[in-house]
Amino acid sequence: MSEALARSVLAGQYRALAQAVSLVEREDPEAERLLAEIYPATGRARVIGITGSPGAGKSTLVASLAKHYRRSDKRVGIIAVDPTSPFTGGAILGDRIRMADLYTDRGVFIRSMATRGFMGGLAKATNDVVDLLDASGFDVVIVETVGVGQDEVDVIRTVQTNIVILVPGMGDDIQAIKAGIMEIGDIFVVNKADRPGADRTVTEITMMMSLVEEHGEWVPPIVKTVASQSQGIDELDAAIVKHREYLETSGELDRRNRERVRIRIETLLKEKFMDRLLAATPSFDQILDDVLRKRNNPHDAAEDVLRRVTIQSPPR
Ligand SMILES: Nc1nc2c(ncn2[C@@H]2O[C@H](COP(=O)(O)OP(=O)(O)OP(=O)(O)O)[C@@H](O)[C@H]2O)c(=O)[nH]1
Ligand SMILES: [Mg+2]
Repeated sequence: MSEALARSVLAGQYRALAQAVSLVEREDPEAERLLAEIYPATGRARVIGITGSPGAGKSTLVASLAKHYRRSDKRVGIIAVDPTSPFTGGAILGDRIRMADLYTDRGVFIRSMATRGFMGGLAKATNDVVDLLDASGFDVVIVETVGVGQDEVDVIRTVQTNIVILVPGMGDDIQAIKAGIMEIGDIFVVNKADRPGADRTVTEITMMMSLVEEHGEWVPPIVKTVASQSQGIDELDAAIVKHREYLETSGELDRRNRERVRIRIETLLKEKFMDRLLAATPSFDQILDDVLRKRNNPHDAAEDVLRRVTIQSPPR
């Protein structure tokens, strides 16, 4: 069953892809086999992250960027990790209309992911969907996140080029933005540049950037956009292309890909290890009672569990 589906995904069939993504989202046992089968065909897509506060214009920018890529016939996958995203229906009518042609375009695949409810974690599910899109021949995969919470930061850490969006008139917010977000920005976008204060925001970002740690040889460019009017998109694309060149020539791409694989395997190991450990410890409630009653303590209890069980893989 999964072999046939894998073949259809690899052949770039849209419906098969949608079905495969649903399997991953449902955390269906079939999904793991499927992902294993398509994995050798991954590694071609450019994976771009777009992060910014609610309402900064992420979805609008993603739509403009997607349309830009479609003009050169690139296939574009969009994953919106955001419950309030227009992709899930929180949009005002204007946005819906602007995005309508993307929904009917078979060269565009749009999926939103809830920020909660994945047993194996949001980052794992997102990466699995990125793999499916990649293997299915999508040239670009754009991942939209608000960038709050560890789950989302984990997602951001696995993209190749991360775009951080800010808007004018949020000076205090910029100060409040975690330094972590400043550090992971490969490209900064000042969206809503039709509003007053865009240049001031550019200056503020430049100042903030000088405060954070070394960025290496790459100095993140700052691009002004009016996403709702598709202004600045060519400049943004040029910045993305330049960053890609930097990634490839500096060896940073290999380093990031390796880091992504490391994060993915470690996440899976933690999940599987805990599952098997708990399954092999039927007396876990007893262990909890002992610690609660001070007959044992958490540290020794954990050591006891580890000492008592041998972890064996289930038959495949
Ligand atoms: N004036 C102006 N409005 C914009 C611009 N870009 C987007 N907007 C508007 O800003 C609002 C929010 O845009 P979205 O694209 O939904 O923002 P978002 O960051 O995806 O929002 P969430 O997904 O809810 O976090 C919408 O009403 C857009 O039409 C812009 O460049 N200028
Ligand atoms: Mg959105």
